[in-house]
Amino acid sequence: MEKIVILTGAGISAESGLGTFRDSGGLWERHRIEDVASPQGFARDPGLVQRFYNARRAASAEAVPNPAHLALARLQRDFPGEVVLVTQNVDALHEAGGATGVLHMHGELASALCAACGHRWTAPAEMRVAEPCPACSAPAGRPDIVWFGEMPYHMDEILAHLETCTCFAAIGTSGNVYPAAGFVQIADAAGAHCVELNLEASSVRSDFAEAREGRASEIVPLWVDEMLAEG
Ligand code: BV8
Repeated sequence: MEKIVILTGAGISAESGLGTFRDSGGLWERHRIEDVASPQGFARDPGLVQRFYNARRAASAEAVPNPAHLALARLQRDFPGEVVLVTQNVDALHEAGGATGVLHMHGELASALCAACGHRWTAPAEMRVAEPCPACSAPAGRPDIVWFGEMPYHMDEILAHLETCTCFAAIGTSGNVYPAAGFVQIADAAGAHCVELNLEASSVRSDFAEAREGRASEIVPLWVDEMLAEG
């Protein structure tokens, strides 16, 4: 049974108007990484961090899926084998495009987490400093986002898929952040065919057997057509 594991990054949402992290004018350039995407940054300036994620939550709510998101949902629907979608993205564009069972390894903007009791709830459009938890009432609500130094979500499940997949595709990711950037090595060691689809070579391009360069909205639908033709 064929199994395709797909890892997506900010590049797949770029053409939906959501900023990427490392392209010029990326999100990080306006904020130092450690100031907004780390527990230390949140402790130091929770208002800045809540504002950063409120802005991204608002932008994400306005964005619409592009042909790359739609093509991956079509692959999931029509491919005779299993298609597992893992994303580093915290937007909901894969789901909006029709994908199911998406594994958000870096969390989701639409979710809020209580740092005191671990309760999760649907995030309000704007989260405040000391956002009260609806379950335990502690003023400990935070974005349900995996920050630097925190363990990504669903790792056991993701690793099990990587070790049993026949094809691994990385789409729209620069390969700078671990453990995601190391997934290709696990899939390759398991004998999977590894392909990178990206605007330019990622930092881990040499780990891939195949690479396709271009904008995701153009090259992903073509790749999906080929995968479905192979069947
Ligand atoms: C952990 C939060 C351990 C959500 C994010 C040294 C070596 C190895 C590792 C480390 C190290 N030092 C520190 C580490 C660990 C660290 C890390 O990797 N640091 C890096 C900077 C070196 N990793 C961690 O801390 C991780 N946790 O290791 O925990 C642990 C162990 C036990 C117990 C506890 C803990 C946690 C990592 C998660 C951090 N959170 N984001 C948010 O705010 O969104 S990471 C952040 O970067 C985003 O999630 C994003 O997804 C991710 C990666 O970025 P990309 O998605 O790749 O986006 P980027 O802009 O970089 O690239 C876009 C690409 O698309 C480009 O290549 C571009 O060319 C392309 N593109 C653009 N337009 C298009 C396009 N492609 C196609 N079409 C287009 N139109």
